[in-house]
Amino acid sequence: MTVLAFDLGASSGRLLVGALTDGCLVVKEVHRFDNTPVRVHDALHWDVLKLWHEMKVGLKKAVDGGWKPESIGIDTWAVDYGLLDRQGQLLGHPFHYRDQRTKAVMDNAFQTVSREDIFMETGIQFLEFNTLYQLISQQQSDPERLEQAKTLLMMPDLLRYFLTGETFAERTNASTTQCWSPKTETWSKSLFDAFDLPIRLMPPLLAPGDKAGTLTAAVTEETGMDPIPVIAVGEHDTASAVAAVPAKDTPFAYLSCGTWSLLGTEVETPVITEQSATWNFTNEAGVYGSYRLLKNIMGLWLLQESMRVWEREGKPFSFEKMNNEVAVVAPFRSLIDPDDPRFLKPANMVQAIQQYCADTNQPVPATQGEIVRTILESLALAYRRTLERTEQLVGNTFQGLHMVGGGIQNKVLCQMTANAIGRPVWAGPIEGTGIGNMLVQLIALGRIEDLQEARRIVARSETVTTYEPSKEADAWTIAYKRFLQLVD
Ligand code: LFR
Repeated sequence: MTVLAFDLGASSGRLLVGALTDGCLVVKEVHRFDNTPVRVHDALHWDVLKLWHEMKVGLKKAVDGGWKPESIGIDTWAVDYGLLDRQGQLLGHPFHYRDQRTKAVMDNAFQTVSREDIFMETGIQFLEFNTLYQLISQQQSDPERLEQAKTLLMMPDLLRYFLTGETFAERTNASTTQCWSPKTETWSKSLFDAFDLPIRLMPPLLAPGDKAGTLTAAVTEETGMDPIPVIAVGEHDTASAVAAVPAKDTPFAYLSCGTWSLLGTEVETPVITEQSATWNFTNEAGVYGSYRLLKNIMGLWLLQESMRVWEREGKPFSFEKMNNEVAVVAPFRSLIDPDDPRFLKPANMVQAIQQYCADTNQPVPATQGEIVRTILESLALAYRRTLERTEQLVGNTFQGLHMVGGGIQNKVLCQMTANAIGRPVWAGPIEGTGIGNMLVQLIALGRIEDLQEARRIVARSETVTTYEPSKEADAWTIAYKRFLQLVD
């Protein structure tokens, strides 16, 4: 029996088919499409109709391939939304979170409700692009459209609405808005009221595993699909990725490694304390009532953007050559704080990294190998700090770190991470997000009993590579001390 998962990530969208046979899940890619945001003047948008077109191309390909899926689920990154008018039409083009419109909005918002009170109410980390600040920004610059709107849908909810015609919000993604409260497990009326934002826009909530509708006649006619159910999954991609961690023991530490690095652990109740607030940890809703205590680290965005610069300059960086190029550079030559705000959306990532090193009196990396080594070592050291902080917040010691997601294809990073934390890294699966999306569907369909069994299935079905820490523990510890001085 098979299920379908749409997983829309920062560089591409995918339609995956998963077949559960003999206690193993076999995953195949049916369709891959570009998901580059579109810049118009100074604004950065989702190309939503193009994505919708590609989703239907994918469904048609699944039919042509002879697949007979029993359900569909969808996940994308968090915080972005679209608005529907009274006729159910999309109003304008949804903004991408790396758009400039939220600059300075978050700090100003604290004059209305303090940072402490927002954290107490939501348990969510402060990122300038959270939906709360996007909404405040829209209310200031474009109040007419908010007034005209009837429904706000987060991006996976919006694309699911295109599939089913039904308007629901899904819990894991709703929690990332910083407009949702774990105390009541619903939209935070007090925050909507305090910021004078229209709570009437917020749709009823579904939990992962709930049925969210069936494919509309328009979709079945156009694609040839049967009118199968669409199931709410962990529609926040990170929620799905964490669901797919093949951990045998709980609690465990994970790192969902892609454009962002999301490092933390699962908890039963949110950890909303002064310490988690100071360290800017988040408590995002997970699947089956869990919470994901984690921290966002800027991640492979630093490398992807540097590669974009080199591509633009006609000197493309080759992954094949990465090992050699990095190997010839002295270790720990220059370190950066990956989470410095200047790296969130710089015009030129290479220059931003070089400027950071100059400003902090370190050698300025010049070659591609030097830049890449600076990025990867700094990420690995940031992982160590976040892992240690996670342990302090929950009072546990983790034996190692599970890494999932596309970023684990970067073997140098996985090895450096094991070296930095001085413990093993278990890397796999690469398609964590898509697999987590499917697992929730399979549980909802009664094909898998629960999340524990689902994780055992992943452990059986996927290759997990172990990276043992190297013997150079001292060098990493000295570098870690330097890193802490730089970032704290
Ligand atoms: C990862 C992710 C993170 C979220 C960021 C922006 O893809 O969903 O969890 O903080 O993207 O939405």
